Amino acid sequence: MATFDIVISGGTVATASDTFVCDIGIRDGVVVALGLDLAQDAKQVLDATGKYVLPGGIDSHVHISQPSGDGIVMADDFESGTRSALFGGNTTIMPFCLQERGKSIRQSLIEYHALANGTCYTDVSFHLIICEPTPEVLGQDLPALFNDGYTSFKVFMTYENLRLTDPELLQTFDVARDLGATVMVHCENEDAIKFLIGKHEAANDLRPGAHARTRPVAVEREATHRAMAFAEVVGTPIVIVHVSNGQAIDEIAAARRRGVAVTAETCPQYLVLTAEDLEGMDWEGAKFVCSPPPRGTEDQAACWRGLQDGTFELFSSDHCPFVYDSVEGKLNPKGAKQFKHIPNGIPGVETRLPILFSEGVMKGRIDINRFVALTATNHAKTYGLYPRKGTIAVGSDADIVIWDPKVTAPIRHANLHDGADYSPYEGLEITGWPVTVVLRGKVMVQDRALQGTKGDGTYLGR
Ligand code: DUC
Ligand code: ZN
Ligand code: ZN
Repeated sequence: MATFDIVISGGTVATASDTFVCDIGIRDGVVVALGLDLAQDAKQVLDATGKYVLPGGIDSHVHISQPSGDGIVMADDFESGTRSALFGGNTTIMPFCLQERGKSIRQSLIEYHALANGTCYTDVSFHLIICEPTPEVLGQDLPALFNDGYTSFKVFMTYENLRLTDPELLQTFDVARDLGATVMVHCENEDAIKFLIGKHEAANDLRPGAHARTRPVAVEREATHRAMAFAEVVGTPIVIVHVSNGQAIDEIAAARRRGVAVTAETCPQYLVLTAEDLEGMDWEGAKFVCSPPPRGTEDQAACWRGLQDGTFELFSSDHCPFVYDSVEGKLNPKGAKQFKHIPNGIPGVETRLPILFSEGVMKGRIDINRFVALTATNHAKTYGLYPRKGTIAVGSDADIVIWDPKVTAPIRHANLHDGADYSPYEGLEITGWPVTVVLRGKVMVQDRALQGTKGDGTYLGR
């Protein structure tokens, strides 16, 4: 009888700390051996000679099937979102269950689980979004939910229907500290944005490009500073998500020097898109509307430095897809006339890893170990999935991706698997694509062809 269900042989294995050539023996969905010449003892051999063998990507910032209001519908459900994630080299994604007004978070969770159940191609684990931190939510719901494994939640300082006031932020941070929960903070100053939107409306500047001009760097820098000051006052660690620019990075570095426990995240849109992209002809700029908006080339460079010097531990997609040419998407009746009604968010769960691999590893900006840390290991550590997820080690889930660093092909939405009708990265030349993806010992994608079935992904309690 064979010792291993699968052996991945001859590849260059990289973790967040080491790079080595070896075989990986997998049994019952788990890595059981790292060694040499294991292949003769396997039921199935995946030859990875000349290729990288990496832990499956973990995208800890993904919006899927999130209620968006006003007739707007997200382009991805769990089936299309996780299929797209899988083809992009991910084996776990972490979407958000939104607290809906007038509904208990428990009820929202039951409904969100029902959407995910039996439809996923990757493993999933949910964060919560808290937008109404009432005494009951803070005193009873969050502690009970924490005990049930919902240990992280996102709060917003912008969006009229989501934002928390300063007292609410402080109270929510306080509860997170007592529980040991992880709070992710979206940092933009809503009042300043509203003020600038009013100015642009008065000047009849309503095109998509105005989205970036009404959310300038100062708006994000101030909110980043304030969130970290509150974390310092309360004495709780926080995660600053989707950091877009050098001034916010400087704030994070200064807070760290004061001893504030801050984890920081950036995303592909801040490396390869700019505010110029929002100025496209015929309302095409709507395809790039997300918050914070992409900035300029100097801020791109600052984000690269942050990835290199350790300011950023997390590189996520903030995948938040809407169909462009749809009344339920970017070109909804109001959004087609005025930037402030264009739904915020862009697709990117499938292109996150290829962009960082190609622009980062292949262009010599970061090494392969940093790539693994930024895209898998640090996500597992930050959100309580490590060492089951996020590394290749004996005893860890066999979530493994084989990368071919020799394949060069541009991003074409026609070749992606999400539910949107475009990619903001269309035409970007990529060297290095994931070719084979193994989820808990099951070959889900082999040589870029789907082998797995929906429902192979499972929910991960934490
Ligand atoms: N901004 C968010 O805060 N979330 C989803 C997408 C976006 O653009
Ligand atoms: Zn956000
Ligand atoms: Zn987000």
